[in-house]
Amino acid sequence: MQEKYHPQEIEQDAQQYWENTAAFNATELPNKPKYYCLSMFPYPSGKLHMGHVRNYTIGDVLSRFHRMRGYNVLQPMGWDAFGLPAENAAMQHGLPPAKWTYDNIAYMRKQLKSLGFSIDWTREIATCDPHYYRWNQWFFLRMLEHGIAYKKTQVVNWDPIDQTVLANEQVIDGRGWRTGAPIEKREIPGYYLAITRYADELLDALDTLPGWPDRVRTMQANWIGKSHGVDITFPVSEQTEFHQDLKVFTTRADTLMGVTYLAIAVEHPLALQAAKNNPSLTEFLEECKQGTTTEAELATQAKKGMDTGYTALHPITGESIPIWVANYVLMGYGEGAVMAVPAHDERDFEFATQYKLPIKIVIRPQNENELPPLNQAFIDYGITINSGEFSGLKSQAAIDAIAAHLELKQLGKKRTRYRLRDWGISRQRYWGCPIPLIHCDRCGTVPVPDDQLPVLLPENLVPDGSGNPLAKSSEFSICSCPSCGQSARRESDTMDTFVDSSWYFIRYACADQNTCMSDSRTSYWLPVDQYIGGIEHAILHLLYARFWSKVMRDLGLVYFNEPFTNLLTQGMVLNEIFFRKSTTGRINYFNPTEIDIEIDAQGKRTKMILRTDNLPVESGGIGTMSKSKNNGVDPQELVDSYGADTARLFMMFASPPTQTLEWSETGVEGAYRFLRRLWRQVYLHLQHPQKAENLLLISRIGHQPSKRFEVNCIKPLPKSPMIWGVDILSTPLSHPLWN
Ligand code: OVK
Repeated sequence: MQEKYHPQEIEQDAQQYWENTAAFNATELPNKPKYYCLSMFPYPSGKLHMGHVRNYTIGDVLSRFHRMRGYNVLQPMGWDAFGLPAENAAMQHGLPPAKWTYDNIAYMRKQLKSLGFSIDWTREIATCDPHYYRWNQWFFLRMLEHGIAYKKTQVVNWDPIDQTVLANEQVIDGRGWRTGAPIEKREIPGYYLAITRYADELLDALDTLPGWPDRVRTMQANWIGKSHGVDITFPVSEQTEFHQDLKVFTTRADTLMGVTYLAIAVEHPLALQAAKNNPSLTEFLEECKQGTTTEAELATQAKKGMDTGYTALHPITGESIPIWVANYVLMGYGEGAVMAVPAHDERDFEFATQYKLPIKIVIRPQNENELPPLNQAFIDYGITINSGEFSGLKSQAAIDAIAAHLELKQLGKKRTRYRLRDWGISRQRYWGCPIPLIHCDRCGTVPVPDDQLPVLLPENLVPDGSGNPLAKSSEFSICSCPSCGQSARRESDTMDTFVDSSWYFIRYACADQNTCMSDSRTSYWLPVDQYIGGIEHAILHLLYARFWSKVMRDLGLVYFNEPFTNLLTQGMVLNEIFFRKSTTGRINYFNPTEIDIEIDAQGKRTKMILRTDNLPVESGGIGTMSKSKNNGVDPQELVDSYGADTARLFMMFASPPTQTLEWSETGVEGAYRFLRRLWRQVYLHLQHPQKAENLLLISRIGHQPSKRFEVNCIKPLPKSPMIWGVDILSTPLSHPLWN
């Protein structure tokens, strides 16, 4: 053992040794308890971010800890390789996205290896590899056969610049998350997966996941949004030229007697009918098309509406109720119509106040001495008033009574509804998994036969921003119909990349399996014992992965109910933000590494200057490391200057894994000094074993100082080639571990 701590040499040596001895390659060992530790696989975006390093360090610490405790550990890694960023980079550089992706993978793989993670690289997956996406296609066809995948036309968010459909979450303030373009609503055909069929199970099974953060379970439950209510029919008045009754769903049938108008979505057929003879309504509907389809934004955006001139009849009183078009009603949710009760719903209150519509109070607080407020909606349950024969009832009793009354008149029925919608997976993009269908003029839409899978995605196309290059490629598009043999056209839509990430953790168990999607090894490794990743995936990815797993289970391909037994969502990595405002008001951000800070004897900052021009800068406080604020620290520089162990140690010690971690250069230096001292202690010990002292290192994993923590920096000790570290919490060096 050398006397001085030279991390680069040591780490390279250790990493080479691990590679030569296949130290982290996992095999199925039936007599050992298994531990499948998985970190969310990265997008091959170019290079690792500090957030990745944190995520993967946490996973690695848990993997090593369990390995040392005798578990048979699997820690795999792969690449979430399809998606828009590759297409955008391709456009920018005039190169095919495949090249950009494979180059990035090669670079990031090297970076991950240099960080010394105990990964089984033999199971590496890239979702853009036909060996992987072939099984997306195969399973899509199985879902089609079982009616879980189906085609429908729906209003979607259309980004006119990217020429693509966006998920609701990709629409921010009515604009595309990437292009910033105002989003239009469009009707377009696409393929959907019937996740709603699994709504109840996805909701109920959250109770079987005590190893998940409550916050994530709540977010999923809210997303599924199960609610009990009543479907109510409002017969449309006879003089109205719309011959269908209006249906609404409400969880508050107790407020039915307070309805003062009906609000319908901009795309509602009744709105379109009414607009035929009403130019200002036509204009209004056009204007609203620019809007968003996200619920959150609908709730906050300025309310706009217009009277259609049509009316409907109140199902109990028979009174005539005006029908308004309102931009806060979504066509995709419920029936695209709501009964508006301004006195007891905040949005309706705001709308009614704005358009001077009547407000009728029909619920009073339970406590008789309390009065309902007049300047805002009273949204709590209470006692019905001004409600004719239904007055004086508690809300729940009123709901039951009103529902029963409506049911008798065949104008209502109790119903359970979900907020969850089916998952639209079609994307009008090139860099994704082709949907394995063929369109034939004679036979219609025909599935690609299994023995013709995979439908290969050409890797040589260069997108130019004008639509999907697949649709324009005759080599890809033109094919023969598997059914009649005539010339036909391949589907050019590709799958949402969330499809790829919905089952990659299953494929790791049998990554080399080329004859089927999953084999018996999945029964050994799955479910994942510990999943680690960002909170940004709390809803969609985790819900889709749970759904996909359940469909695989129901089709007999896997045997577990839930894919991730324990979930840890790591905190963000933060750093200080420095900037200057120019005279024109433009803000320039500077990287913290370019700033010199002077501190006085009391620890107060006296000066903050940009090193290159010696002029002062301002601090914008602490924020998430991001490109836009230029406050990121490149992990590669850190590894190059201090070694991977310093980076890892700092990451683990600076903050508990689930909380935010504030970057600190002095913290990094402290970690480095610690490792240097540790190295020296071991060196001295080996020189003078009789002076053995216990070395103590207390980890802060999850705030549990009792958990032991390994530092993978020490040269292999004699006779323990697999133990590349010091498990040091009260483990004396005389412990058999060291022999
Ligand atoms: N491939 C998906 C993904 O999130 C995961 C799938 C399972 C859906 C953590 C940054 C960053 C900040 C500014 C600019 C650029 C990057 C994430 C994930 C894991 C993989 C941190 C990543 N900040 N990036 N892929 N990160 N923090 O590559 O939470 O984005 O758990 O790394 O992240 S990913």
